[in-house]
Amino acid sequence: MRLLLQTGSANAGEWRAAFAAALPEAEVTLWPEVPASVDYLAVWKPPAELFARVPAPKAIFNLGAGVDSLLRLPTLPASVPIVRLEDAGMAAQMIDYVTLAVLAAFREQAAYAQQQRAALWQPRPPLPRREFGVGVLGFGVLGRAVAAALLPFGFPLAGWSRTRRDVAGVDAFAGAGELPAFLARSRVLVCLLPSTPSTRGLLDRARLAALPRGAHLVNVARGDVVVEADLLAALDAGALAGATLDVFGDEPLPPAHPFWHHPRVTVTPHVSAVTLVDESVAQVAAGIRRLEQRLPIGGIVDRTRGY
Ligand code: NDP
Ligand code: OXD
Repeated sequence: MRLLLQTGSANAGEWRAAFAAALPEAEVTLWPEVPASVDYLAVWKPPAELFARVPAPKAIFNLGAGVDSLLRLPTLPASVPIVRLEDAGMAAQMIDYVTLAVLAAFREQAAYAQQQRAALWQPRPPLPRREFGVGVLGFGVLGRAVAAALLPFGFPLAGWSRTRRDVAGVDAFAGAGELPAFLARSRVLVCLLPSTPSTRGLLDRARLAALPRGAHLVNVARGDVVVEADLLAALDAGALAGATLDVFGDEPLPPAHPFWHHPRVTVTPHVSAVTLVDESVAQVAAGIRRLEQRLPIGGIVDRTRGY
């Protein structure tokens, strides 16, 4: 069996060694070398040229959770199944990142940092926990893991998804009709939506204005779900207290972008949950073995939905 690997990263050799160890029955080739025939592809943001040279593998494994960049490729073969990573060590990282951001907002860390810079000893009245709603927009593998991890803190939790997802202790909202009510109770809005034709630009001026005054946005999904100019306007007007942003419409975030130096914005370089080699290779190898045995696997992408 032949596996073609394209990672676009400096540690491609590490990936290749991990695949060779996890799938000793496979012949693993590293792009841009292409063997005479390819059974499986494992790729991350591949160049369009790759599919011109490998038109019909049995399946394409995406070395990440989000498939937006893959689905945008005009050369992507139409009928080949696409399999994305599910968790693969990313949920634990998302939990760390989002918990830190939620607690920083709840404990008003930015305001205290500003007071420290001014040598100002000024206790602020604590925010009532029961009024500090946390809404997880995109209640899938990662969104549900984050909500479950936040349960012990006692914030009123809600999740929003396309189809209703019931999780004990979390209020479930679904579909466009329930979005305004979900937003209205989200003092912190955590975005974990995939970037699809239905979600791009979703968080625009009107949706941001539906959040409670003083709300905080945490975007750990994709930059294009948020209309950045509308977010900046809401921050500048004081309608939003802050934003913790790990993802952007344009990455790397250009040096002149106003987010870099905005006093209410925290920027990180798309690191909230990185793809881990061993966990990802183990998941892909298990998937390939199941496909070879004609068994069903998780993580198959629905191209019409875009995730
Ligand atoms: P999932 O596919 O498991 O979850 C997606 C969730 O979004 C589901 O609950 C889905 O609803 C919901 N959803 C999708 N479209 C809509 C819509 N139009 N309206 C309402 N809800 C919608 O994905 P993951 O949890 O694994 O990952 C989420 C995203 O996080 C990825 O697509 C990726 O872009 C991003 N990500 C970012 C990383 C980073 O480092 N910054 C790392 C990993 C992922 P339903 O449940 O009904 O299907
Ligand atoms: C992903 C990512 O989608 O790293 O996995 O952004």
